[in-house]
Amino acid sequence: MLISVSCSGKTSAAAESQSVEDQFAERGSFSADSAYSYVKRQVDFGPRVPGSDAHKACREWLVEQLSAYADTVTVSGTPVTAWDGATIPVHNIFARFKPESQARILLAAHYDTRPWADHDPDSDARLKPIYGANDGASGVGVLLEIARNLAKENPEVGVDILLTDAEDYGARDDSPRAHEEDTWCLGAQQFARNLPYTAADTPRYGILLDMVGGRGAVFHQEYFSTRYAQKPTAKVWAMARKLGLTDRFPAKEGGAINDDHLPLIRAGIPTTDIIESNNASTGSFNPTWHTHDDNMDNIDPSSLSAAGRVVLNVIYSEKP
Ligand code: AHN
Ligand code: ZN
Repeated sequence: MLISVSCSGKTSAAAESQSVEDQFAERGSFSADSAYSYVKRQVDFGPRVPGSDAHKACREWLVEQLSAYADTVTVSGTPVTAWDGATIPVHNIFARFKPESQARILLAAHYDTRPWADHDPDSDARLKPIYGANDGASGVGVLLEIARNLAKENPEVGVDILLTDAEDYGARDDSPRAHEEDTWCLGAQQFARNLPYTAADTPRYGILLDMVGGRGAVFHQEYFSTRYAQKPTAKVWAMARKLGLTDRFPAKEGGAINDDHLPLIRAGIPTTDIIESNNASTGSFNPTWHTHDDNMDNIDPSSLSAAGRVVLNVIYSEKP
């Protein structure tokens, strides 16, 4: 008996069932180059530390970009006292697609950058602000490219994009308050205390993107996401599998990260964090994390595109 073997080495029956699986029709046209240019444009403003001129200029540019794509864009927040006693302004940016829809999804990323490079090998440079190409601009760049797609091809559900402020103002490593969790994610905490939703239109779930642009980034399942945001975590990693991106999204547990998803989870929006937390050389974040090497040299368009295609297709697969 002749068993036909396809070039993949599978029998025809196996090849057929494989091809059925391969028939998933990807939607949208997420451009890696466009996402990369959105990242670079933010970095070109300089470090985006809350209260700085560069932060303000970048914020105005982000509002302008989102206004071209979304139905509504608002900026909100009130000043907070940070861990070091500084009063810092908070400006969360909130863009909405189909604001009338009750079935909604929330996407988030932080756009501020860390005022210090407390992980830099050069101790003399640790008090200078970082460029935050990966830590800040990467997630926002992916969300802008998603916004551009959503304007062209509307999703069936409503989508809100939250660009959080003051995520990265957390207590410095050399301070007595290092490891105090609530010194981080100040903008997300404020958003979570003042949710702009009713019981009827609260997002079903959220997806946070943080540090999605590192070279060869791999996204393990962040610990709190697997515990408290099972639905979006399952959806994201299943979509990655459908898109043939299991190398980028292994179904393996990653680090437990204090990030903007935690205030959202506590406020009732189960939010998964797509973040590089198991880098092959550090075992945790990307080697450039909180150093002056977090610049465009480390930004990998294929990492941006892996994260962006997955999130965009999760959105398009969501039914009202
Ligand atoms: C930890 O330091 C474990 N989390 C801080 C979250 C963060 C900082 N994300 C980006 N920068
Ligand atoms: Zn950071």
